[in-house]
Amino acid sequence: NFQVLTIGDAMITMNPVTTGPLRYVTHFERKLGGAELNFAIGCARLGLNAKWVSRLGKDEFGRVIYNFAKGEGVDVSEVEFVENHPTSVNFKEISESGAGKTFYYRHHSPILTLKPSDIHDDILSGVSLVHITGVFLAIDDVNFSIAERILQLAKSKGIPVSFDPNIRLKLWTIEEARETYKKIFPYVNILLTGLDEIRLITGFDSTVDLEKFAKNYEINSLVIKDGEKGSKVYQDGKWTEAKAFKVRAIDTVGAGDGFDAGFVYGYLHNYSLEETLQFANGVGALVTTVSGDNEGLPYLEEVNAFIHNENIVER
Ligand code: KDG
Repeated sequence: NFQVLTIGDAMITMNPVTTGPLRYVTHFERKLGGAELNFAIGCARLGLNAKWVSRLGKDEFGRVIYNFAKGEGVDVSEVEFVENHPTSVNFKEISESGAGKTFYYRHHSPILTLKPSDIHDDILSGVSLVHITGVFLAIDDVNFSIAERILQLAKSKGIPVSFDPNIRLKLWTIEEARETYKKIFPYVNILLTGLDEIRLITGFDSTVDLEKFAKNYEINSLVIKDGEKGSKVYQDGKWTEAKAFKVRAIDTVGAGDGFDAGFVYGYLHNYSLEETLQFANGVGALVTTVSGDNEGLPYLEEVNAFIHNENIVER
């Protein structure tokens, strides 16, 4: 079985029971999120072995996240509990369309205690792919050095790297993000990005410029997620596209992480590019149909049934 490794912060997510501006919401459901943890859960549900490197507060919320991740089959052997850094919290606002906004309380995040020296030499043993996202990089300056250490290890072992910029402008400025991404791109084999996001990062709008960008950084697969319009990938000098599935979205937060897990699954299993995009679109679509950042992530048989339009009979 393939093993993937990712690194990042997780937090308690207070999911609103009602839609509309956060200031009027009085009832929440206590859930949890974190882009990289969502990705790891997505991979685990599909049947991959997903190792998630993180730190959690030594508190009730830290235990909630640890137990949930473990229960989902995520490998938590590189997760530690730390003192004096309460587990982060995120309040979500959901609009009528299902679009979500985040309001973070994560200034003392436990992941701030992680150091480059925590990345030991054999952390990638048995790992087939490394997945990094911009959320981890945005949290603290030192996180670039931590990610770089992992990326250098991956490079020396010939392990492919996927990267999702996951821009969070509440955590850093676009200038800071661009500077850091520039140093990350040379390590990236698969870039998984939103269409608006890649425009914001590169300033490029035309496909020709995006092709140049991919060639310049030697990115093998430039994958562009465009929500309801579907996704496409530039690889081997050509674009391949796949339409989105139509669903009734009630909470879109986490869909991109689900897409990433689906794409990585297809990549590792040597699916064709069309199949990989279709599979990833299916995972992303299903995430949006359930409230919460990761509850809608499908199991392998569910996504297969969904994309082939088969009903799973349950009694
Ligand atoms: O991608 C989903 C994440 O945005 C969500 O789970 C919370 O990690 C989070 C973040 O920092 O926005």
